[in-house]
Amino acid sequence: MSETLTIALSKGRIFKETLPLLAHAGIVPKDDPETSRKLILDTSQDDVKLVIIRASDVPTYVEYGAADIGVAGKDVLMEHGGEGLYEPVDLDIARCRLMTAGPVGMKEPVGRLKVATKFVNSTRRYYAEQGRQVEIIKLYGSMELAPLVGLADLIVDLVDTGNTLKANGLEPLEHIADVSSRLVVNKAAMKMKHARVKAFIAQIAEAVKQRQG
Ligand code: PRT
Ligand code: MG
Repeated sequence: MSETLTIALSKGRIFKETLPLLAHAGIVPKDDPETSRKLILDTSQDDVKLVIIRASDVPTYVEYGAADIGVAGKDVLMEHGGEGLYEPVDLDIARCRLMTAGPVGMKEPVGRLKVATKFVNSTRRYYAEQGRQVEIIKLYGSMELAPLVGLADLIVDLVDTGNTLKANGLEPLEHIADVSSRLVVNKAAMKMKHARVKAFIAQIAEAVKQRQG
């Protein structure tokens, strides 16, 4: 009897960068999520399915066992809290940094800082650790706009090249965390499908090592 392995992925950069790692484990999707509307993809292995979901939903699917395994950014895992998940492999893909950023040359405003972000939990934790009082304004995207229109003094966002900040007259300020994507595994699946899941983790870990040279 072969048990199905369900792997949760988001499309875009995570899907693209996970593909070669999956290929190393002999798993090739039969559809391209960028062009197909299918949310469940068959693969070259009959008993391996990919589910294509929003990046921030991956920890939830894996926590509840709707997927056995997933790939999620550390930023997403830090927001989720990581309960009910193992995080066995740093895939070293989709790397970036979680940072504070503000208008170029900005002077610290007097009074309580207003910080706009979609990373509410990570932001709260970061400032609390430093004993700094801030007002956090939850946004769902386009954080760069907030300081330009006076909604907030600063933002907390992911930075890769810094081009997005620069294009909006902002500069990176404080480094909060290095981010890369992680393999996450449902705790029950790790027990119930132990041999299968262990073998998959080992193949992915080997692919990561090879890529790193
Ligand atoms: O887009 P959607 O709302 O569906 O979800 P998402 O934004 O969570 O997904 P996606 O696919 O955009 O990102 C998935 C994961 O990729 C994130 O959770 C991160 O772990 C990782 N990642 C790596 C990034 C970046 N690099 C990145 N640069 N995610 C987003 N960005 C954005 C950033 O938010 C900013 O808008 O790119 C812009 C900055 O890039 P630079 O190069 O201009 O600095
Ligand atoms: Mg995005």
